[in-house]
This record gives sequence, C-alpha cells and structure tokens, in this order.
Amino acid sequence: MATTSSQSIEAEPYPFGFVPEKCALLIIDMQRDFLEPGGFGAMLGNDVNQLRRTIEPNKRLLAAWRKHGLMVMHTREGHRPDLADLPPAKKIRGRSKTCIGDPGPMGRILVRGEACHDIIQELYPLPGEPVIDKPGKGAFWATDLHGILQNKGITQLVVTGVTTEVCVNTTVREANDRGYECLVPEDCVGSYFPEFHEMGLKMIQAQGGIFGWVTHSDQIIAALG
Ligand code: TIU
Repeated sequence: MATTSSQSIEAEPYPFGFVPEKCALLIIDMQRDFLEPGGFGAMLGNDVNQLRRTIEPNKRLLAAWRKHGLMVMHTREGHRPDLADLPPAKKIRGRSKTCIGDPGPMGRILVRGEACHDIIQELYPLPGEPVIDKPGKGAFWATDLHGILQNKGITQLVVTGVTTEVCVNTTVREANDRGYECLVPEDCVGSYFPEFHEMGLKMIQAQGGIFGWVTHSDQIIAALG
C-alpha cells in the first residue's frame, strides 16, 4: 500500500503536518457581495476595502495549488431566488432598509444566479473545482461539502476567504468537529474589523490549536515547492 508522508509547515501553535494529497484548499465566500461596493457587506455598513487586501495572496496561493493539481473548492453564501431557504430571522437582521433578496446595483442581494452573489473574477473557479452554495455562515451546514471531501479522501483543509470571524471561523469550527485538520493563512483571510480579524485568528490557535493552526501563505507555497 502506498504510504503518505507529511511535510512540516511553520504555524501557530506548532508546526502543521501537511499531507498535500489529503488537503483541500477551501476558499470561503470571495463574492462580489462581500468585496465590492453595493453588495451585502456594504449594505451592512461595512467598508469593503478592508477585505480587498486578501485578493492578491489568495490569487498566489490558488495558482500554486492548481499548479500542483491539488483539490480546490469554493463556497458562496446565498439563497434560492424564491428565498424559501432564507430564515425570516436572517432576512430582518440589521433592521436595514435593504434586505437579502432585495434589488441592489449588482442584482438581488445574496441571491444565487445574481452577479453580486458570484465569485470575484480574480479568483473565479475553474471547471472541475466544486462550488458549494451555502445558506448559512458555516460551509458544512445544509450543504454536501462533507460528503464531497470524504469521497475525495480529504482530511485536511487550508481555509481562506472572508470574513475571518464570521464565515471562516464558523467553517473552521464545523470542520474541526467533523475531524478535519484546518490550517488558516492569515494573509488570505480578512475582516471588515481589524480587531475581530486578529482575535478570530487567536481563537483558532489558542489552547494548543483548539480549532486549528494559523500560518502565512508563503509557508504553504514554500512547502508545495
Ligand atoms: N458580515 C460578515 O462579516 N460576513 C458575512 O455575513 N458572511 C461571511 O463572512 N461570508
């Protein structure tokens, strides 16, 4: 039987034992609705420029990952056009004049099939890279992500995207409870709130890596060789 060997990646709270063929790159919600003006993030009162620094590092990591033929997956937060899967509590949250499902400058906010809901051009999925449409913050809840990862023999995840303390943190926690080892490159995740970003990363690596490991994308790219 073929044996798999792991490579050590410098990380906090201790080195991550990276097994490339068992590790998927999971890019969370790099959607126009979160990264461009006029979308859901802006509707909530946030400055989308806070997130845009993650685009270049994600591009570099994605290119390296693809070059090595490793598994890439993307997620998008959003809802059915009929909004049947939108919990009333989520729709009214924020007491905003504009809600999820309402028309915005790039289409209906966080609705599947609309331009605003799609992934930004810079990180657009290639054919063959599964895209998970998720109605919640976590990528495992109400999706087929776990089944797809199991079918591919994936046990480790490099989790990137936005936002650090919301969808990235929720997904890392869900993954950790399902037995995945999660590595988060700090430069490839971002938040509208720098202090939440910092604390979101600390929460992952605290207590001996209670939810996972934190590193920099340069370390991962170096390990890929
Ligand atoms: N508002 C915010 O920070 N995030 C979200 O609503 N979704 C994700 O994090 N993707």
